[in-house]
Amino acid sequence: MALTILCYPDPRLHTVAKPVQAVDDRIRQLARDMIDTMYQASGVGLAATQVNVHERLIVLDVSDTRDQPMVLINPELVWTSPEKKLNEEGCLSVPGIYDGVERHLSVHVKALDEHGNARVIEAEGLLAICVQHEMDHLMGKVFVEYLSLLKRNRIKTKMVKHQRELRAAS
Ligand code: K1U
Ligand code: ZN
Repeated sequence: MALTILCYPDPRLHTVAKPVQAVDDRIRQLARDMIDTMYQASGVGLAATQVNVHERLIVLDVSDTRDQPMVLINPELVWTSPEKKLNEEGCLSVPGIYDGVERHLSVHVKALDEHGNARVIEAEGLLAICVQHEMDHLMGKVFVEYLSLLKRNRIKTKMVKHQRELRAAS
């Protein structure tokens, strides 16, 4: 079942997520619904924060075939490369906006999978960018907060106008 994605500047996107207490059927169902939502929105990642669930859970799929979803529960960055790179980012909560954000080139992430098994993922390329973007969501941070105040205010105005137009049309 696809869930509703919160849109910036919804204040709920700034909620700090709490750790998942138990990897149970409720969490597995939430992960499945988030994967459906990510695929339906043609995204490569999604954080629980974006569907208004404030627990530390993210889903990702950076495969070309779109059939290799990953579930990361209570993710923690255990290593970050000293090298950083500026990449163009987008966000399903800020549709139509793309801008440059500097991220670590590679990261190692410790997390539980949907069965509660601990694993460490060594991420680089798009996966590394996506993991850092999603972990920011869990801390209540949206990528536009890396941009200048001027850009952020322009984006906020554009998003509010877009949402007003959508409401008027429905
Ligand atoms: O969290 C999100 O809003 C999902 C977001 C993840 C992300 C991808 C790439 C850079 C930063 C963050 C997206 O899925 S954005 C849209 C997208 O589908 C995409 C973007 C870049 C490459 C491939 C796909
Ligand atoms: Zn995002």
